[in-house]
Amino acid sequence: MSDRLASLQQAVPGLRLKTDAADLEHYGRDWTRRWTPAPLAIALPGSVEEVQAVVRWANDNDVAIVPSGGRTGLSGGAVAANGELVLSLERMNKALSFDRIDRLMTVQAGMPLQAVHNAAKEHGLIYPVDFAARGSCSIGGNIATNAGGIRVIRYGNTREWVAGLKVVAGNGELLELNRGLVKNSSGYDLRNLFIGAEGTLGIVVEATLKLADPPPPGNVMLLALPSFEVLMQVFAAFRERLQLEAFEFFTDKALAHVLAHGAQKPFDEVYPYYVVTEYASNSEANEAAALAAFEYGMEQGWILDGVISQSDAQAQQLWRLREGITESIARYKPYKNDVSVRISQMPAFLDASQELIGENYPDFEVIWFGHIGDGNLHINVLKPDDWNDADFIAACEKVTKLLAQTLHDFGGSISAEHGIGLVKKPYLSSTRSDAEVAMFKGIKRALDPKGLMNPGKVFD
Ligand code: 2HG
Ligand code: ZN
Repeated sequence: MSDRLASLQQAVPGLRLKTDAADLEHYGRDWTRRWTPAPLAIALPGSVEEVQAVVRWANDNDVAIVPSGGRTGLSGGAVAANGELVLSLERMNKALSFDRIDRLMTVQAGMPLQAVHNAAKEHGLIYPVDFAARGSCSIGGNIATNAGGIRVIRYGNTREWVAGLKVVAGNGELLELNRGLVKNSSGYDLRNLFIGAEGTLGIVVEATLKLADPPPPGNVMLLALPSFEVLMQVFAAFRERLQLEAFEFFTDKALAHVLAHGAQKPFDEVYPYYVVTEYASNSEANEAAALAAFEYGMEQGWILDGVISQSDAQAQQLWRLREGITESIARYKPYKNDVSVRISQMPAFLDASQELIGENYPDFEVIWFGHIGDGNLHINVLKPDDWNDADFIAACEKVTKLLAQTLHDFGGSISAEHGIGLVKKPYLSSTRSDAEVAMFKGIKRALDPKGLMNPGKVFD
């Protein structure tokens, strides 16, 4: 064991450490596969006290820390490629308390999102933030990126559901932020600073989450559309008539990959665009409204075909067509864009971005999908097998520069929900002004004076 690690072990007796090559690789990276993991070691604290002691030791010894949850991130936020100590919250994965009157549940940061869902269900309630990585991602990571997902249209992002946070700031101070209060007009809301900070200010160790009533029983509808242009019209027609829980789109190319991955074909014919939408269907009036929306779309020529789930199993099958996309294209090492504009700007932005992508990516397969009802597009560019990684990324980066300019013109964001991490850092200025970034740095200096918390992520 190196002197450094011996000193850590001495400072935090009983701290679990991993140093095997396989562990360094496993914990040193996230779902991006661009960087070679090279952490110093993996620390797996079992308590808040241990986290605090590790952060204090890091300050005394000038060791950088990469906080680590489920490492399902797509922006390199959890990558440790420069001898950092990875601090995994994996062992701190339990629900701690629930209060029925407050409707709040306090959990440790390493709890997987799926386990949070299950725990909420045991109390007859839901934690409504949801997305495909639910089984592997952790609530602490969700908070660090202000994760969105497939139900933002109805429930908002992670930020809306965090009523309190316990964090160990970069200077080793333990902060208890907002403590579950509904109303708290007593100065800066530091809780919200840590949400979306990607671990650059400190480490979230516990979260007090708001829970909600389960939604009324829902139906899932899959729609086939003729063109991108009608997408937002269909969205407006459905939103006007129904209480939407989700409204997601994908293209025929995306569907082809999911089908090749084992999903069931929804229609005999192939259509250019698809929407999966979920809506409350707990009354005849709701059902009639859904059919009316569908028929209206058909009459307008915006909808070519459709299917409504007749069972939970079928609803899941339809959802798989959308939720399975990321996994089905993973083998092509896609270059990922995760961009957003105001919903009202979406039609014009779709035109502009389609033109830009069409002109600049003539040789690559481009997969469009995403949370269209939130103004959030995922544009995945697939690497042809005969391209090497570096050339492919360089070619894609050129287009991202143009896309970032378009986003800037539209007042949009280069990262809607995946975070900036390492991947989007060069483009932060398309979304944030110089003055804002200067303030980011000032805030970091206040909370992490030695710059040890996830250094190099989000900004330099
Ligand atoms: C989703 O919406 C995730 O499924 C992943 O945000 C998106 O793989 C992607 O680009
Ligand atoms: Zn997404």
